[in-house]
Amino acid sequence: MSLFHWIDFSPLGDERGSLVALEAGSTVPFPIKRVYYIFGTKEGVSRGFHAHRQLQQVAVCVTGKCRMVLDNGKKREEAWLDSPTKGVLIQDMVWREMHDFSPDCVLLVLASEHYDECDYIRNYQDFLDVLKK
Ligand code: T46
Repeated sequence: MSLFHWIDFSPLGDERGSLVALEAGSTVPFPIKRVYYIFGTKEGVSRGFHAHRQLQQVAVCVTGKCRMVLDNGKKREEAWLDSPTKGVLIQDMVWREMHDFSPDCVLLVLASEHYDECDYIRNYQDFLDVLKK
């Protein structure tokens, strides 16, 4: 099974343009406690390089694109986030990296928990060690 669990957001379009609504419990499969977005990423910069112990997130590029790498310790996959109507669900204990941000990229992330630095595993070997336990 792919590490990329895509969620399609149905755009509510009319002659004025498009609108996407994200609702906890339907489009987003968890109660949303936090929203953040990453923008203005400098050319050649990559981000992420960590896993979370207990956090679910849905990430969507609302404009622009970036290449996301997901790794569960057994396999590593990558995909482009390049559509405002397509989000990826990232579960616990998945290593993530984001590369090749376009200059206009705005990566919106909905998270199931408040920010907690203790939830991060920022060293890849530590990540593998926690998976083995
Ligand atoms: C993730 C990927 C997709 C906060 O204070 N509150 C927050 O809610 C967040 C997300 C970050 N921060 C602080 C922590 C750092 O000092 O903002 C700084 C940058 O965070 P970080 O280096 O973790 O950013 P990324 O882009 O590497 O990772 C972020 C999220 O942190 C992470 O959960 O899954 O985006």
